[in-house]
Amino acid sequence: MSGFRKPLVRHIFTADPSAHVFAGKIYIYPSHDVDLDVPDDDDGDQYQMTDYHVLSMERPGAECVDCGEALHVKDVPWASRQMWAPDAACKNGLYYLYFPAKDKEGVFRIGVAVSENPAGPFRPEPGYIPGSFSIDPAVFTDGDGRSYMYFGGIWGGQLERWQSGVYDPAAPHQQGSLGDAPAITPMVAEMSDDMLGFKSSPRQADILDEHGRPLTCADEDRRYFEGPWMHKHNGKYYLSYSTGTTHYLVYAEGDSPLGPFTYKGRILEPVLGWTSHHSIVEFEGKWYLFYHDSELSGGVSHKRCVKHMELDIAPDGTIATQTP
Ligand code: FUB
Repeated sequence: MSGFRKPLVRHIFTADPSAHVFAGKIYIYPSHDVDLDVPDDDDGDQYQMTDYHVLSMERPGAECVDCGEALHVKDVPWASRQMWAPDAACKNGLYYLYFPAKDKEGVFRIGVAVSENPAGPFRPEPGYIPGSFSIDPAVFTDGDGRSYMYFGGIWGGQLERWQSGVYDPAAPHQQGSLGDAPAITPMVAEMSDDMLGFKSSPRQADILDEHGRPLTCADEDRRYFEGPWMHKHNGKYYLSYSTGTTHYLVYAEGDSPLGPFTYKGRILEPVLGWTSHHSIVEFEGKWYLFYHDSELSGGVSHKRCVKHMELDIAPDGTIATQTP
């Protein structure tokens, strides 16, 4: 038994776990961290991942199996490097792996690859998703069958560079010193029916405070940094994400998958390591948090391990804060 709050696998470094229940089983789509000794920088150049492995478990707490390599950057025609946090979706019997990578010009884009099997291997589309940019795709399918992609990350995720609508390589990192200026938000776009593209241009998913005002740049304990995830509970939509520099996983609630969302609280206190990135999944009526820390490498920020724990979600959607 792997058990809770322990590394799900120990033979490779893994991070950014996107968990889904497909055909009654849990499939986890993580980043595959590279065992490289490189210095950290604020653009995340230490995250030099080249491929993805899919993990699976019969149920929470059970043994976790590495299903092997599902996609390698060398097989993706448009991509050059840095296969960061992925996600997956299932529609009409096909499985879709969504992944960010830098293109040949060093610009983060989001690609999609398809398989008949949730564990892959996945066949990449020849180009990235038109209109996609930045990192950390998370795809949510609503009860009416419509699917949405949430994505974006500031700093190394390059979201600052798209704020004018066109790519600006000189845009500086968003800093708390920008004070009351509205913080950059994640993006959301409805997926096309074939799940290979966007139905319309991505738009901002606004995150508001308790007074209905946008969270500000100075509000680093609550504003968006990276790693969006969407879950639905009793008809409400919950957008959760990482606050990056302050290392929290937090959530906001809304009435529509497109937002706006109102900040509600913290899900997870900081873990060992710099990044925090998660997913939330329901299995047989209980809710689980999949997350990562750097325990397996003794604290090296880019050598992480995925873990899971049960979450305590009240009927009104309130999520109890966990300590790792
Ligand atoms: O794993 C690389 C990047 O680190 C992810 O894309 C971010 O969410 C952060 O976890």
